[in-house]
Amino acid sequence: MITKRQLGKRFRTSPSPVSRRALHVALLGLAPSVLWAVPGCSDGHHGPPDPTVPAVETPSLTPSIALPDFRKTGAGLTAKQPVKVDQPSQDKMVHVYIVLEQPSVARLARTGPPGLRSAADLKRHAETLSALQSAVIPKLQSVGAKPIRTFRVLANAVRVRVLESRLDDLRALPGVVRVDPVTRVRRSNVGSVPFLGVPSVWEPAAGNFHGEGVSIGIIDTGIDYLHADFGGAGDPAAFAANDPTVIEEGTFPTAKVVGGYDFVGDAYDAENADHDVPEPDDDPIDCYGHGTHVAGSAAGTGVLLDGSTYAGSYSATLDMKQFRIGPGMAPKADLYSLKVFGCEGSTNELPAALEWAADPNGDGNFDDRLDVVNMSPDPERSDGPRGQPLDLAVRMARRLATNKVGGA
Ligand SMILES: [Ca+2]
Ligand SMILES: [Ca+2]
Ligand SMILES: [Ca+2]
Repeated sequence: MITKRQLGKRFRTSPSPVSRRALHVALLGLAPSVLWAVPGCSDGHHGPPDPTVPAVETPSLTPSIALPDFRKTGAGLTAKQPVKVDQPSQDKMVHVYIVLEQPSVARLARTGPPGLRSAADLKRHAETLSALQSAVIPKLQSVGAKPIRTFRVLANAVRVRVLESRLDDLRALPGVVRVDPVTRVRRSNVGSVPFLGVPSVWEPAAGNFHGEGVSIGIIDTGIDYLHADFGGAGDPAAFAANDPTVIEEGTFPTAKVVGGYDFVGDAYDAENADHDVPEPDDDPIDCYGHGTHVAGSAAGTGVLLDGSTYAGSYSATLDMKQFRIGPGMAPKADLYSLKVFGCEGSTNELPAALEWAADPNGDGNFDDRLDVVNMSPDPERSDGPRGQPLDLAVRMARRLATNKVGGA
């Protein structure tokens, strides 16, 4: 894992806000139409299964969705099945956010008294929230709730797994503001589209920008950092031999995929009651393929026809015929693999990845935040209730991405 010190150094050398903004517009403003237009990453991809399917409906955030395994069925998306949090009809397990009193760190940074927004103040507030959450957690457990994850940066909340019949007991606990349903997120199943052009940001008129010094978080199924598109050897045997639960010495992080985390583990599936509790590990290698495609589209270096990594350079006159996999839009950017999906199904862990992207070292100071975050699927299409932690996390993350949130 990249260290705090390395992160600080990395971000101190980040490009100007103008450059970041240009890339932000290029990557997020055009998503998903451009970001999903992957430069043929499926060709020669040695790692996870290749979701070679026709492009279908862009995915959305919905309260609860049954995800078809399109690799087997090629099916489209199924109907939405809202989570019934407020009207328990049977005693089943549900995942909910316990929203607590006290503002999140990001909210304090934005709306707190001007005299309480210094870096030291925010760090102290983060520690205060941790202490308060530690005090609340035994009370949650006393009514049978199993804590899954805590949030303090973008929201002050604890996510728990609990019997639906105990929700009123949770609401009645001191310090609990409300109980919100968890918005389950379905993985995208948009297929790849060959990319044959040169990104407009490479043009001299757009600043001849290739992503130098920019950090891009890919919130998805992970990234196959052994792939030649990210400077790896592209050896299928190496991928097969790689244990996805641990980081073998010298394998990760790489010069291109410089950090990340697996928030869930490969067996995780938010829709499978036997596997809906995350088992995080340090190795965010892809086990499915989608995140690798997205990362390649965003910042892959390009793979030449002989299978080797393209070493550069990138210009508006680049001959694309020399590539098996064309370069991404920002081929010199750094990638972070924020793995929120297992190998199957859907996830509840998008907010956890957003928290990480907003404050990678978790100290309450946003100076080390990633410059750009690409989420799959598009949160614009969320139909979850506004005001819940996920929505809040997305909004806060966007403000961070556009440098609107302080913290320093
Ligand atoms: Ca490994
Ligand atoms: Ca893993
Ligand atoms: Ca930080």
